Amino acid sequence: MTDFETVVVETDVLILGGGMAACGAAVETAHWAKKLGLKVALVDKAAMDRSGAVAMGLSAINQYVGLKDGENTMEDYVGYVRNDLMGVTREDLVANIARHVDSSVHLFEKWGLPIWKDKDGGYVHEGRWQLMINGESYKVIVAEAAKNAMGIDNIYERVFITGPLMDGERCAGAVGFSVRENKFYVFKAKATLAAMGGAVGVFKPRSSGEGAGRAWYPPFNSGASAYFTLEAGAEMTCQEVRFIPVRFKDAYGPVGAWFLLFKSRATNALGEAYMQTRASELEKWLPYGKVKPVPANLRNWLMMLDVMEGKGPIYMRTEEAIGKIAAEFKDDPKAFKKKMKELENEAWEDFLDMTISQALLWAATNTQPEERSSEIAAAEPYFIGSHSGASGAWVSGPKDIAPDGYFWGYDNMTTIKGLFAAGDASGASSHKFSSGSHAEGRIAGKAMCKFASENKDACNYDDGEIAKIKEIALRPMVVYEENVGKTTQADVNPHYILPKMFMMRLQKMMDEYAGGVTAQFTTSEKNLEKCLELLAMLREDSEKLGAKDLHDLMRCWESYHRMFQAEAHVRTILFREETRWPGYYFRSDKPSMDKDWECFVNCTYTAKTGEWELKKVPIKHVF
Ligand code: SFD
Ligand code: AMP
Repeated sequence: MTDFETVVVETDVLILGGGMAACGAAVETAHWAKKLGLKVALVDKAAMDRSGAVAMGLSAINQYVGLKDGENTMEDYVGYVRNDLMGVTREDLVANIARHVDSSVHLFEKWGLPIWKDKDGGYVHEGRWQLMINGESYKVIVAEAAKNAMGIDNIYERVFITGPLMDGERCAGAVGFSVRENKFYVFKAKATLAAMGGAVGVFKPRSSGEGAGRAWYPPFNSGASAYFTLEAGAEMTCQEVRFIPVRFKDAYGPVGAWFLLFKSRATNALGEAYMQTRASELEKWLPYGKVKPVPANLRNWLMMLDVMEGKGPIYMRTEEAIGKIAAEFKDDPKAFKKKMKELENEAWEDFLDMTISQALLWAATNTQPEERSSEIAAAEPYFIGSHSGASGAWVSGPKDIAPDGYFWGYDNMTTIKGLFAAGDASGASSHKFSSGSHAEGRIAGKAMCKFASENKDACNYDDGEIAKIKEIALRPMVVYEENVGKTTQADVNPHYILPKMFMMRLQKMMDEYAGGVTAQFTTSEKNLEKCLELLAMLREDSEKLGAKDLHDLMRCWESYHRMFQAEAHVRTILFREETRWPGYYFRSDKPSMDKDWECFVNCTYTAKTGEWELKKVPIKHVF
């Protein structure tokens, strides 16, 4: 590809991604880099103002601890996360984020994010840990602060990162290409942060036809963090912990405000509330079946049992919840009318702030939430370590809290020297959400500056190796160009596979064998082994991916990344011989929880040999 210019960028600290964690890293790094005389660069495949999971905005900040006001303690938060993940969590990482998250929230407010206030000027809580916001412009506000701190010349937007640049066992930067012009980028750095979000599109979505791009998780995040850290040789954790959000059906509107703020019930089509009628099922999953709140996967599971018994569809009883709140004002017609209007506004804003398509679906189906219930359903699986999932890289904890063996020099550094991870990219520290991801980015940013200033020795770069990497990165364009004339129809060609076809093939095998929607989130050893066999063939065919333009080239790499997330997931579910998170996935051949498996499962991939290594890692408690 002689017409692709190679652009080399030399920096000390490199931030990959432009989402919540990357924006947090940007503000913190800019501060320390100035003091230490370091250069910083940030790379986002999209435009930071509207990139990542917060692109559309959000209606709540889901992690606020209220430490200073004495509302909660760090330990309270760790307990909440540990219970929600059925015991499997890195308490040191969760605590580290919990003690820094409030200051990220205060910064957001200072930068202009409207947080709801009560009559005494306090924050309006959605639930114990969640704050209500007018968040349509949340990402724009957070990105503006990051851009101002970094300086626009140090930001590379619309550059897609394909993979790491290594100096032996050390991460020495990253490579990628512009999605707008024929440029191949080589970023050379001492410290690199993987903050490119989680993964969507690994499993077949419920949506089909023209709606196929619609999913809960943003279509822009396609497993780049997982691939990057795996390919670099970093130890990964919790790769089996996918997230299945229950959402308003078909447009994936959020349920948090309904359950927590409006105190709504969800019932089956017969009007039975599965959280009550199925309560005895929780006894099978002790001790976590009895904690409050009931873990997210178990809430899902009780609902799924109703669906499997043919008691669906499942409904969010919006009209009942609104009616109950307004009933307090029933003796004063004017106040009642005002309250109803207020609740109606809040219901619509919840969707308009973060999932506009759900508001459109309500409008299109003549749904008025104060009059009629809406259907909810379990979505297809996603990989999002920052929400109620946990998959990501195994990173160093903070020196002052981390138990023996959980700290190796720099906060949030992976097991690979010079490679850091935060947000969806770091594992076993669930429930950090937007605010905690920002805080974790700040923690990582500070540690990267420390690393870069203490490891000044130059990395070695082999130009021949870089030329080879460039050739591989751009190969799909060559494959397409050389073969497109061999058939009359460009999308069917024996010499190449288009990225969309490749993605659908991946999604189908994951859906059917690894416990997607079609398989009712159920899988087993034999199904997983079959899936691995098919994944190996898909991997062989990935050399034949074809791209007609830069956009397609990005699509090729997105699905190549997804394929690695898929394999890490399948191998880890297979290794863990139990069902720990029913409602996320169910192993029909190992249908119960086993105390011997109350541990992490970590995996490592060796790029040179293509080998995977899996192991049990004990959970060490801090509290
Ligand atoms: O309630 C490359 N989340 C919510 N958090 C909240 O605090 N409140 C809510 O209301 C939330 N809701 C919610 C949430 C997520 C989603 C998907 C929905 C609704 C629909 C969670 C947060 O959004 C999430 O925790 C954080 O955003 C995680 O931060 P981070 O930085 O790990 O990921 P990101 O923000 O998505 O950013 C990823 C960036 O990477 C870029 N990128 N760049 C270069 N090369 C590549 N190859 C790249 N691949 C990706 C992206 O462009 C982006 O900049 S609620 O409904 O659950
Ligand atoms: P969601 O919209 O489902 O992402 O939820 C937003 C926040 O509310 C997250 O912190 C969830 O864990 C929490 N949440 C949602 N539903 C419930 C529920 N029924 N009980 C307790 N917490 C919930």
